[in-house]
Amino acid sequence: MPRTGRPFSVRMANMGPLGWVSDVRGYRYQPTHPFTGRPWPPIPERLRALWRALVGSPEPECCLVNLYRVGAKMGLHRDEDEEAQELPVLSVSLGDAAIFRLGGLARRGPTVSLRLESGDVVLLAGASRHAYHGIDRILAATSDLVPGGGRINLTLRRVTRPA
Ligand code: MD6
Ligand code: FE
Repeated sequence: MPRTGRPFSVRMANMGPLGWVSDVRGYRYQPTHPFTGRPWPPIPERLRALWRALVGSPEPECCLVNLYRVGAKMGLHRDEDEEAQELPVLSVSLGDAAIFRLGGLARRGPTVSLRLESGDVVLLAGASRHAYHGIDRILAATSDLVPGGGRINLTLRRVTRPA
């Protein structure tokens, strides 16, 4: 995590030409894995097809892979590290169910809680693209999809503005 350098409770990896990474210096997108220096693997065609169907062009550049073991959570945040902030963000939930909290454009303000099940897709587009959201908790043993238990969230984003 920025400043403290403490680990997130969520474990992260990426696919695609740009990966979202975080360290003491802050958040950024970069083409290679911070430890191995190797490029991220490509975004699988099935995910690209889902993006084409729901968002269209341009293509996604980042698929962030978040692994939540039971007990992991993600604080309320907005997705704002992208240059192409007007394009939607699409996510796919897999494995254990999670309690997703969705608010508005201000950090303090009313929120709603949604239970995301394995296979659910969330599209933050239009005004909701800039809404605060987070994961309050993982509901243990609600799916046996992820080996060892837990939840995987795949988040597809366009990072750069298309030429
Ligand atoms: C999660 N999702 O579901 C966290 N961001 O684990 C996100 O932070 C998110 O689901 C932007 C758009 C959709 C999302
Ligand atoms: Fe997010």
